[in-house]
Amino acid sequence: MPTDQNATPATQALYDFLKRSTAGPTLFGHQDALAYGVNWKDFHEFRTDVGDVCGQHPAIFGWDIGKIGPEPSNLDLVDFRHMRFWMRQVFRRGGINTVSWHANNFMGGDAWAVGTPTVAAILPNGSHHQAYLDKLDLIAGFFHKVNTGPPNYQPVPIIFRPFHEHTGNWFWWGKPHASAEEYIALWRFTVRYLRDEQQLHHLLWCYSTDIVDNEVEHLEYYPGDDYVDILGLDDYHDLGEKENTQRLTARLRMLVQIAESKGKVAALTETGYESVPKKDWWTASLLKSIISDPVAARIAWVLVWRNDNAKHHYAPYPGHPSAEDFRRFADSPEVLMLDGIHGISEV
Ligand code: BMA
Repeated sequence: MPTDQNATPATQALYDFLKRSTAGPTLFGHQDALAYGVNWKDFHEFRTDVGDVCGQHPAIFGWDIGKIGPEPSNLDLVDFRHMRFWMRQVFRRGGINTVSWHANNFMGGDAWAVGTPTVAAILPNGSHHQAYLDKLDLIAGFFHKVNTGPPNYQPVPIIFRPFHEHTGNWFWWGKPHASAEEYIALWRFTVRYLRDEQQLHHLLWCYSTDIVDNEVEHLEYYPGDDYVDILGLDDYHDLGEKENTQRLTARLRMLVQIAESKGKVAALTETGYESVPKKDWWTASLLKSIISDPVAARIAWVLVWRNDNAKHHYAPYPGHPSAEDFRRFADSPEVLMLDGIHGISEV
């Protein structure tokens, strides 16, 4: 069961599916997959770069609500109304949505504006608490509208992954800028507020660190078993220029062991090699890291980051040097793409 005792049936079904899928193939995910690709951005109902490459869409669709507020679009210029539309399409086709939040700094600047005691300031009794509540209200309004549409308007389950990579120093909520006590208080407050005050019962909560070396480090800022459904790892270190697949395998193995000891799900919530300059990266680096250990292979999904342009992209597009290898990857029995998912949206 998810941590939310009142999780909607579809949310329970999603969690159940993720748990069962640990024993099977790994779901492939891509950030902003439907919003744009390397050579296109005009509105399409359902187009993805990897779909153009192999005829199959990702199973997991990553979104980001960074800069949610007065502007119509997020930090990467994805229109929020389109985002909602696509999340609905994803669900209807049996896919899974996960949302991260590159939150602006409540004391000024963007997510990367560091050096302020912002986590403390947005907690209850902090100087910027009201601004935080206002933002959560806005997010709740957005999430409430993520639904199946007519006739039933059932909420579409969302894997919510806020305050990610906190073990690094690049976001204002990162470890050097907030104590474990503050981070945990913020996380718990956010869960309670969205769940109990705003009555959002279609969220699964995903906690993801950047690379860590051991269980103690992974759990140093862990909000607790009652506040987390999925344990994640963001790792760009082990599959880039200084590739070390064995190290990633070891990290995944550790993550799965921690998650399973708590009865939870593990996922490789972000990874990638910018512009994928290695032709056989998908099978020889990524897939190899996941499947060369039976415990590591129990992660539920892997997600690569967005396809912004020819220099900044993490998935192939037609004509890309790694396209052929991606087809092998997507066809592998160890990988699940959208068409392979059954049983989430029929609830
Ligand atoms: C980073 C880059 C940025 C982007 C940010 C949030 O990795 O892709 O261009 O704004 O993620 O999506």
